[in-house]
Amino acid sequence: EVPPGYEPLGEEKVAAFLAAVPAVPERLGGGPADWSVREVGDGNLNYVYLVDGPHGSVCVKQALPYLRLVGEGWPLGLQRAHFEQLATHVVAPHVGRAVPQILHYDPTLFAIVMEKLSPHIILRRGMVAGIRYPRLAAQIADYMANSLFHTSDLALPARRKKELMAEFCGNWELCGLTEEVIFTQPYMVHPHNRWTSPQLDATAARVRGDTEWKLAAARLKLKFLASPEALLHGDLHTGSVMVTADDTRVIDPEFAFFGPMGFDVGAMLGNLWINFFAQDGHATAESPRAEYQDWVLETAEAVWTGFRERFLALWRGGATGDAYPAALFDGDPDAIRALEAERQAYMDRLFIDSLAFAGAKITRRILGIAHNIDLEWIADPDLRALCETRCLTLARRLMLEPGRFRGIADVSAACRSIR
Ligand code: ADP
Ligand code: SR1
Ligand code: MG
Ligand code: MG
Ligand code: MG
Repeated sequence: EVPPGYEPLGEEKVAAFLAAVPAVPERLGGGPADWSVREVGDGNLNYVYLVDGPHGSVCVKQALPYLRLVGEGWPLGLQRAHFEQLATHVVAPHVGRAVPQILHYDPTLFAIVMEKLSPHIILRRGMVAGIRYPRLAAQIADYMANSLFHTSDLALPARRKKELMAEFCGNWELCGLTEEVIFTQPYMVHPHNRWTSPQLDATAARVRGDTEWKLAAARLKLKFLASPEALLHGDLHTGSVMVTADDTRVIDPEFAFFGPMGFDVGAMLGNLWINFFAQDGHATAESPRAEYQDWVLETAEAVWTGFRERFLALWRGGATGDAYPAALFDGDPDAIRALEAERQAYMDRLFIDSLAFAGAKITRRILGIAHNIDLEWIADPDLRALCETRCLTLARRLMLEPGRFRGIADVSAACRSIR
């Protein structure tokens, strides 16, 4: 049952819809007849339209009452559009231009009108093509540190944090999707699952019989369910980042909710490591990828080290939240030193969480319902299966023994040795 007044826009109704949206006709220039509309959605959930007029452009994203990837056979609530625009409004003051500007939200059509990012492309596509992004690591680290720190108990008064948590609890349906497709289904026989078959048939069966691996997945699922540390993006993979040579923008926060910070950090790192292993499936004589693989690992290292430094700097400079009350530490040199050690230990724990979540994010992309073009676009199934097997070898280590990695360089070393 869809609410009264709701209808899917389709390319043909987008211009008429935009004609009545405040300020958008002026932004586009001309009139509806002059606006070109193109549906470009390549994600698993929604419909996305890019609209160009004589003066400017906008992007319209609409939720339909089902999962795009499967179709009407998998109904899905429309509220995800509300949570996407709400999350964007909550983090925008802290991350500035890193998120697209929201121009309008229509709560009847569950449609967001936002800035069209151009000439940006999806990071994952750029990385499959072997393109380097020198500013990516610093800009993603900055986005993650600001969005996570400023929505945590380190920065928010307890009352405000609880008000926000109460609102985002409403996003239970998308949380439930993550709980199923990331932490549960890849480890069991389930009709949604797929993998490179027959090459990985035995591997998938081994994972289903691997009690330690399943326990690690369940442990992470509990952490995801029961650790409202900060407002997460909730789907922060390389398909949720749009880039140019020097600009990095984060889109698609419809899975936003209060959860463990390592879930966002691990999503980014895990997807970078998938890309590292996938490069062997894209290398040709004209486009060798060994140096690019070095860049991918260096980028993953810089994402973590940049995130850690930035998060610590925010904490040292402005812990306005109710956790760690300044009154308990100010003016006492011993207490100040102890607090700094506490901050370092906090980041060490977050590093371990991030690695374990990265492992879960890698595993689901190989054995679960939703796959990545990094691996899917490797045409030779034997070569793809080889890359995927290497990904799974890393993923298992990350999930079962994240504490054995003493630092991010250890993960790079593991990637190189697995390959
Ligand atoms: P989904 O929720 O279905 O995954 P996304 O928000 O990821 O949808 O958007 C799908 C695609 O639409 C993106 O991969 C990108 O190509 C395009 N897109 C989304 N938002 C914008 C934007 N603001 N500007 C330009 N293109 C966009
Ligand atoms: C049915 S699973 C769809 C997946 O696509 C989204 O982008 C999320 O990653 C989700 O898990
Ligand atoms: Mg998406
Ligand atoms: Mg999405
Ligand atoms: Mg992922």
